[in-house]
Amino acid sequence: MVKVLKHYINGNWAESSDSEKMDIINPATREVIARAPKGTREETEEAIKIAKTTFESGVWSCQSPQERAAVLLQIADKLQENVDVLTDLEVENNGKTRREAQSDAEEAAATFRYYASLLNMPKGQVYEASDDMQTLIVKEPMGVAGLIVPWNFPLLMSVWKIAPALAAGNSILLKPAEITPLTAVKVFELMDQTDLPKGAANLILGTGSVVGQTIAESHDVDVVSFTGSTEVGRRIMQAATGNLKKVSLELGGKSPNIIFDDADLETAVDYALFGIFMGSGQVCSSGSRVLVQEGIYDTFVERYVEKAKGIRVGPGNDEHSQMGAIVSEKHFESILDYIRIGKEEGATLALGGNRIEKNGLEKGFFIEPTVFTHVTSDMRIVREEIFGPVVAIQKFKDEEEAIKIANDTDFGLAGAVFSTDQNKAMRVIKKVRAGITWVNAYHLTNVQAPWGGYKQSGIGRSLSTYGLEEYQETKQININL
Ligand code: TAP
Repeated sequence: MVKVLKHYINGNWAESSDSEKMDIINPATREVIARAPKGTREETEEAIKIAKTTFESGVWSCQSPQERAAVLLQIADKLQENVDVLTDLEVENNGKTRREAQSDAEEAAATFRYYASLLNMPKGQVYEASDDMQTLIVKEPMGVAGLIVPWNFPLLMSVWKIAPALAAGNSILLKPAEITPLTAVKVFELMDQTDLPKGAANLILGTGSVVGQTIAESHDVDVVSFTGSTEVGRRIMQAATGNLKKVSLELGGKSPNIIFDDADLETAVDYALFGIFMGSGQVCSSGSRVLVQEGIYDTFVERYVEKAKGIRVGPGNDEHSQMGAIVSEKHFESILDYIRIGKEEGATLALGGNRIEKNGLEKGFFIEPTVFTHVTSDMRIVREEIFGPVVAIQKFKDEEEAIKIANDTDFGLAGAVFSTDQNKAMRVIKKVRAGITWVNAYHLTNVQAPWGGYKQSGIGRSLSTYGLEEYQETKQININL
């Protein structure tokens, strides 16, 4: 029996007034695993109204930080107890491997714990303006937070927004990606079992063009936090001008991974593989451009291709799979299109390039790990975000050229440098115009560090104390003693 999903408004599970339902698909098998409502503009406005009334009532916004922290810890415990359930749902709906999904589920619980811990820390500032005047600088919740998330990390992206937005005392309305709602629904089922007041957290399922757009346009939403494509981010910024709501955007990337001649070859190869093939390349921070110094270019490519050939692609629920499915047929076709474009542009296809049509994988959306070499900066496969298991390996001469190529992009999300010369590595990484960077590593990060991009990769930061501030107002209180 296929589960029929519902909205969650004011503490109740609600049917949609629109009878049209959307099939939710397992991308590894194309089986229908659930049916989801397509939320209407009216339902979204109703959920925003509930969130606003709840905020103004103070049942959540005026609770003490310790009380809010206690509820966040209850949610963390519920997530932790349900790591296996959340892992299964994410594998089934998104197509990622169990190992990846489990790590997301554990990080989700850790994110709630982290924001609970911040609430128990002293905060604010005092400025002694004069002998008889003191200025207090305090943080306050903003009001209603509209949270719009993509399909590549359906659970984690939801939690990266829900946890700090609630910690700050806001009421929230979450819109998951229309094709991957299952783990978001589960998170709301679990929050429903805690002491979170009714109406503080609301969920509307449906499309970006209706539900997302309504959130972005609403004059009753005070902050919109969006993760997704740069194109939609731009649209959200425009829609947000109506009431000049605060906008926080986590967008796309085309991140450079710079490998110098003096790098430890095996470390660089392993991280460069992990950098692009984790999550089948459907990761905003993927190292999709690998820049290799000319002295080791051929050796690096040979070793990289040899190891990439060994990556086992398969359904996420098979413990031997190292790379899972592509999330949807539409996205699968878009990646195959880019592979065709790369060949037409004259890049050398050193590995892969095809959909996988054997061992039962033909039922789902699976693409071979794909490696293009001898690419140039003007090619579309080098400039545009493919968001799939496709890497472009480019050659550079020296430090200066590496930095120039690395920064020759509209994006600025992530980047890495591999070298055994620590001075050079630090010199170069500081010149990479990106918000998330590594030296001799890739993709490793933690909830305490701010996450976000330069240039067209976004505005604002998730996680860390900076992530909390995205959902806070700052007030000065001047006291005449
Ligand atoms: P988008 O198409 O941008 O969708 C993201 C979310 O926005 C979805 O929930 C989508 O709804 C919604 N949306 C679509 N049109 C909207 C509109 N007019 N107004 C408001 N919301 C709207 O991205 P995607 O395909 O889901 O995800 C892939 C992209 O996200 C990539 O470019 C990737 O780099 C980026 N991404 C970035 C990060 C960070 S941290 N920078 C993290 C993950 C992903 P529907 O589901 O109905 O389309």
